[in-house]
Amino acid sequence: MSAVLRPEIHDTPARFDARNLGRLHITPLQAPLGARVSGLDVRERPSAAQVLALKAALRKHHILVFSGQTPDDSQFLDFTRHFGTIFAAPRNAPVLGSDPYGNTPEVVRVSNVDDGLLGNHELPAHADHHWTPQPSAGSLLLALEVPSLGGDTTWRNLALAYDALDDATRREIDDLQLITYNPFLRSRHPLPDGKRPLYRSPDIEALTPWVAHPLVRTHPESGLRALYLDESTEVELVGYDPVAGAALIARLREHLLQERFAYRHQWQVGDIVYWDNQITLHGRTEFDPSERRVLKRISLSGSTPF
Ligand SMILES: O=C(O)CCC(=O)C(=O)O
Ligand SMILES: [Fe+2]
Repeated sequence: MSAVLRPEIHDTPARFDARNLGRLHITPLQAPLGARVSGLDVRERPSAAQVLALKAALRKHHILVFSGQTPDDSQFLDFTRHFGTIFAAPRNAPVLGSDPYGNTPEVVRVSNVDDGLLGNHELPAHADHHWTPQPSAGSLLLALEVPSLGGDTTWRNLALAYDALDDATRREIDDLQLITYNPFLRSRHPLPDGKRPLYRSPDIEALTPWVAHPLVRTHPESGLRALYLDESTEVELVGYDPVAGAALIARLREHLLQERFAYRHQWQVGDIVYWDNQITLHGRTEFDPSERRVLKRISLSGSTPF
């Protein structure tokens, strides 16, 4: 039996009801990026209008801050999957939480206790999985236990950082390709002096596998241009003089770390921050190792940067 579509269905395609937002409110932060989301319990299935409002808000504000959330792992995953599939790294590209066979857990425990990952030290600003061929489009962190002081996470707006460059610098960097070497591979292959270079010089053997991405990335949905460079991972500009390249990267890093592009988040238990890795960096301050800090992270898969 064949279904016959009524012509009026073609004439007036159904749309979600934009009024069906429930109690959802999105309020921009007084900051260079970020918005606060209220009136949503991530344990419950969101409406189409709510999902679309969150997607639009993320595009516009780059990070979304939720509070008072209590999902278990499966509820956290269900909520996250409204925004895409869960990130899995290629087996030969280790990332935070990978096992020795290259499997990546869906939910990564970011904690300084009970065999958690990342300890209590400061984390330089980075975009998750930058060194993989298709870096994660976004990540969500849920705070379960937080220290009384420190362990704040700062996000940086890389579109603002790009816009604030002078014209000559923008012209100079617009078509450059940057290799960001995998820091987990550098841990497995330490240099004789144990140092972690900020820029690979010709005397250092390149870590493999590596992949080059545009230094100026175009956001795949908004089209915004962003300076796709982190604070201190070993990098190299393709086909560029090594001395001039190291100097250019150092200058760009100093530029993007300015406070005028940053929002610093002091965590409360129950916070979720959902950020766009394609247009922001994040890093955190250290905290007292005698205090507990436990968060869970889920990352979404991404696409080849262009
Ligand atoms: O501990 C933090 O605040 C951030 C950790 C981090 O970089 C991550 O989970 O991707
Ligand atoms: Fe991260």
